[in-house]
Amino acid sequence: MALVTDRPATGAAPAVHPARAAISGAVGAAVALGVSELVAALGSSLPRLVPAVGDRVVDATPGDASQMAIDAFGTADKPLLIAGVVVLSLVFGAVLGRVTVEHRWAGPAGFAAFGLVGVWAAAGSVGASTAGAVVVAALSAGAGIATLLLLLAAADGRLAEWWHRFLGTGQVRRPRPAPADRDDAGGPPRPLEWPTDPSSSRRAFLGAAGVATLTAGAAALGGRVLRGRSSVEEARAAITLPAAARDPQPPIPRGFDLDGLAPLQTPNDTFYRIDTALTLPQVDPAGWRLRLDGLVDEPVELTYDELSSLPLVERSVTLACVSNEVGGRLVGNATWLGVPLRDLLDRAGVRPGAEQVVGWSVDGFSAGFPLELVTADRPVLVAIGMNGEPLPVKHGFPARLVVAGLYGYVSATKWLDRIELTTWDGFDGYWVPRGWSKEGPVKTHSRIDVPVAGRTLTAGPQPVAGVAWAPHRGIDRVEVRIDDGPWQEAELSDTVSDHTWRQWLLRWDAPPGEHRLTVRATDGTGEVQTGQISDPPPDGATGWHSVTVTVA
Ligand SMILES: Nc1nc2c(c(=O)[nH]1)N[C@H]1C(S)=C(S)[C@@H](COP(=O)(O)O)O[C@H]1N2
Ligand SMILES: [Mo]
Repeated sequence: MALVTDRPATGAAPAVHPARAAISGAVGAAVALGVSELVAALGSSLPRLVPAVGDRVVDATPGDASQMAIDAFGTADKPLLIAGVVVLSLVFGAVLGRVTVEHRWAGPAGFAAFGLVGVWAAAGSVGASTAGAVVVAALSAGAGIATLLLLLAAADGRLAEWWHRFLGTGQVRRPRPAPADRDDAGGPPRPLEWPTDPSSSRRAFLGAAGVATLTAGAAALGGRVLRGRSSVEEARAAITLPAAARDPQPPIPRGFDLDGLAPLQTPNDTFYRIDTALTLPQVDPAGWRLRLDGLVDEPVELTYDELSSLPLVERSVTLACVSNEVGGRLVGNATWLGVPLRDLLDRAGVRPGAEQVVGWSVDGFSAGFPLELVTADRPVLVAIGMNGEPLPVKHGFPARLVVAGLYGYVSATKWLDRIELTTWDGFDGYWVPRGWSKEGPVKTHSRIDVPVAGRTLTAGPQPVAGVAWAPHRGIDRVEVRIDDGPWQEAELSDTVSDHTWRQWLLRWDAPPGEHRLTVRATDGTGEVQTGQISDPPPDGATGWHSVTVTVA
């Protein structure tokens, strides 16, 4: 690597090769990010800056762009967004490194600005104080500045010089002007060059940069390890849920047991997760309160213990995401344990004029649905349990709303801490101004799980099976069509209620060739699922799911 720059040689500070300057800045940024992760793991009011910046990006993203991200990346959108924030930070650091060579103040100023962005993003995040955000940002920016300046010093030889001076040892290598030809007076400035052994200075720089990079990685990893032992997980593990006290629901039937077919009850660890949170809100039940206010006679405030000692019911309800594509997997069925919202409303007293229930999350998310849906004939629960366990943190611990028959975006607020009664026009939930419909009843859907599209099957008897859901209306019939043949009625699994999905099964005598299998369901009102194809926005996809298979 030739250490030449186009700076004039005489009297100037030793030059730094642009690549080294850029590396110094990028590594400085990496150390800043790593330190921010480590520091954030040390206290509950210390926010993580990178996800906080990502959260701001999510909030500022128009609804259709969010939808595009979900379409394109599915649930990998979160790691990708985090990666984007990291890459941008490194690029910013690299540019900063280059500028700092010319203007010494640029590095400190740039990292300070970098820190301020973190403070701005994180100050509003769950459980974080502004002071906490400042502490994390200041330590991170400080680490970034120190790293940058140290690496620049390593790059231009000053670090070695200080080191030798410290040790009191000899000769220091510095770049000096290249030997001049006799007759070049008045020519262009001569390039700098290293008088001796440039490879040893390169080793010194690369060594320092390598150590700093390792430090950044170790800090980030350390933060991750510390966070893993989250106190909220411990609090959750210590909870013993009370049993449901009334209106028991029959046990979930076994259903068809077929490889690849979704079970009637979706296990918690495979239940889909959709939310705007880049870092899971960690809500300690000890300090948590649920408030019910707005158009009520008397606001109610409950602790976790008070809520869970109210009479609980258990209901199996299928939850679906409005972003789910035809045939998609953003849907699941769980048994939710919770307090009927009706009971809480009775306690608070609903004032005339109340038309909308808005569930607020600790992270600022909100979802609203018509108050008139809160009747005895559909489960509307403040849920604390999911499939026999306290709600998992990613599904809303300590409490969430579940409303049978509504898409999650208008109903199923996780990390719930406030329920507000208001007028219908008085408020629009999080997704409404982002282009999604204000009302979100779940559409009738059916999905083929078996066989998987593109498979090659052997001719003869083959099961065709899947699930169908129209929560609250129920599923009355599922039909399958092979190629352009007649609709054939499938067998349905037992069910516990109209709020849950059903499995369906058709025994098919598969003839050789390529075949297209299509499914449609009929809901409990007798309405047949529409074959009209539409995309998820603004109120849920429609169309029939089909798969093509080869029978050999
Ligand atoms: N706090 C909060 N709650 C939320 C959301 C969110 O972004 N934040 N997303 C909603 C959406 S769009 C859906 S589909 C469901 C998904 O619930 P799950 O992740 O438990 O499957 O949660 C709902 N509740
Ligand atoms: Mo959703």
